[in-house]
Amino acid sequence: MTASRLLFALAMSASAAVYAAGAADAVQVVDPYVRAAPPGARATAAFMTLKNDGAATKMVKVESTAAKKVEMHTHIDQGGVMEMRQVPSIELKAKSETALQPGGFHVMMIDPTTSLKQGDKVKLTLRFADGSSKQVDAPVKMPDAAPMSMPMGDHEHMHH
Ligand SMILES: [Cu+2]
Repeated sequence: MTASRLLFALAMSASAAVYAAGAADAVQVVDPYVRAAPPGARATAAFMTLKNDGAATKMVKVESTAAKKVEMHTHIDQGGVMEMRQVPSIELKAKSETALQPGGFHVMMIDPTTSLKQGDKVKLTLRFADGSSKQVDAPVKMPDAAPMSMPMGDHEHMHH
């Protein structure tokens, strides 16, 4: 009786562990953001840090309705010129952090379907090699966000 109860408990915790082992549960998305894009901009990019507390995996796809096409890119040094290249996946090593940042890996959002201004939120779906996926709300940020207040000292244009 006691032994079968113990086995049952073990079986339960084992199956719970299988669920918890999905990449989507093991990968934490830290500080995601999308670079603001003025109306008519042809592309923008999303950045984030992927903290993988589990086994090695890959991010194989990113989806968003905020752009017609969403690709994963990296930058490569092409004879001194940094060029962007599409990559089929981004490797997330076990117990490690992978940064998607300007000049490196990024999520390219081509033909934004809407203007993306500071304060907006963009939903991104990250898909992993094991078939699990994760939804992220990425705020839109200005690159090198300037202080919001403008100098009010210029009265020159008050005359006509
Ligand atoms: Cu790119």
